[in-house]
Amino acid sequence: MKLLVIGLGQCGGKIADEFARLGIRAHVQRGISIITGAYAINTDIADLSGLYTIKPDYQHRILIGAKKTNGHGVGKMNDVGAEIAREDGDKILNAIRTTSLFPETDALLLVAGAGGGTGSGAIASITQQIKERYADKPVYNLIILPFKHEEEVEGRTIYNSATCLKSAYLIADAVFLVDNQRFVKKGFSIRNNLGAINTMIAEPFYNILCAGEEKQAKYIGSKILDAGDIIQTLEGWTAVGFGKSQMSRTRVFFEWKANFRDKADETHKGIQAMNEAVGELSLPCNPKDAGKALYLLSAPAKEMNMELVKELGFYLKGLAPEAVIRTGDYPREKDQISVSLILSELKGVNKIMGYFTKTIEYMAALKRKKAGIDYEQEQTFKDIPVLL
Ligand SMILES: Nc1nc2c(ncn2[C@@H]2O[C@H](COP(=O)(O)OP(=O)(O)OP(=O)(O)O)[C@@H](O)[C@H]2O)c(=O)[nH]1
Ligand SMILES: [Mg+2]
Repeated sequence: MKLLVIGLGQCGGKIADEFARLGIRAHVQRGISIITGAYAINTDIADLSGLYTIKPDYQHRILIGAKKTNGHGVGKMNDVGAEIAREDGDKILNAIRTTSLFPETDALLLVAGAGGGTGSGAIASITQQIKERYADKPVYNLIILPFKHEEEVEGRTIYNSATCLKSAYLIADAVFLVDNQRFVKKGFSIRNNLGAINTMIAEPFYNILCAGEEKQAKYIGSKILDAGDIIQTLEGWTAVGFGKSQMSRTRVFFEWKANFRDKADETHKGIQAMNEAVGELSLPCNPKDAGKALYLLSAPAKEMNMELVKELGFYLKGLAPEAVIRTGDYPREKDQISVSLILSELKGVNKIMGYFTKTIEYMAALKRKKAGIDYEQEQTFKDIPVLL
């Protein structure tokens, strides 16, 4: 599958930069093309220059809202981010229109952090403008949910997240969710490691995008996972995961020794990789709530057999009984069995409902504060003269 990736705001830009890197990796390692273009959009000129891989010209690193912000960002006000996107969306549409590889793009992926101002505010509006212009291409969103400490310190973070998520859900063909807090549990010290987190966010997409683009017969699976399967799977709230299981060294070097014990070992390793993929999902969720699912099994060609693919299918069906499951195999890995997993059409996502509930409370508190009602009971407040 070939993606055109657009990052909005600082978080979105840095993750789009990671996708650009995945694109180069696919070219160098596998001789195939998975990213047709990568763009970063921001109201902050400094953030645009801090990227590595996205082409450093004004057609790929696009400054919007310069008249409003002087190139200094919108300071977490996502309604301002949305307004700027509505006004300056044309700049982005024109840039992607002139991309030579646009016609062969299967889908677009727009990326943003939910808790900030620019990306959070712009993502839904830009999605809408692209969908209006290019009705035939699916447009997906990849939205990064804030760290817990950000939610605790700044009420606006939750308001931004709720409004961004609702808007994205209404317009995008599917919304991938990544919870930043997931990575904290893995022992990352947050601030210094955003780069490592971003690499981990993009990684589960690598094999999924590559599998259908292989040209050499030896790397083509017996059931190819192509863009059609992915597009059919993606709908509504979506989580991704990746798990791998290393194969023993002797197994790699003495493949000819395969016997029935090795077969059991393979299945065990496959299940282990699947369990890791479920455990590492980008958003804490219950697979039972998924309406659709997709998994891609990658392993050395000699280890790949339909039995293993089938076993994993039964296993996933047990975890996600409601889901329509699509699958594929990809004989690419050298010394590991890996599973890339997508759970889509997730229902009743607690984390999202939490943002919505807290935002209603936040707005009510804001209204009371504006009206001075918080103080109304206090005699002292009433007695102070007003200069208005
Ligand atoms: N995973 C990840 N999250 C990030 C990164 N940078 C920022 N975030 C998260 O994204 C949210 C803030 O969004 P930013 O992208 O910084 O904000 P912005 O869209 O540039 O908007 P303004 O700066 O307010 O104009 C916070 O929840 C951050 O934790 C990053 O590189 N990786
Ligand atoms: Mg910013």
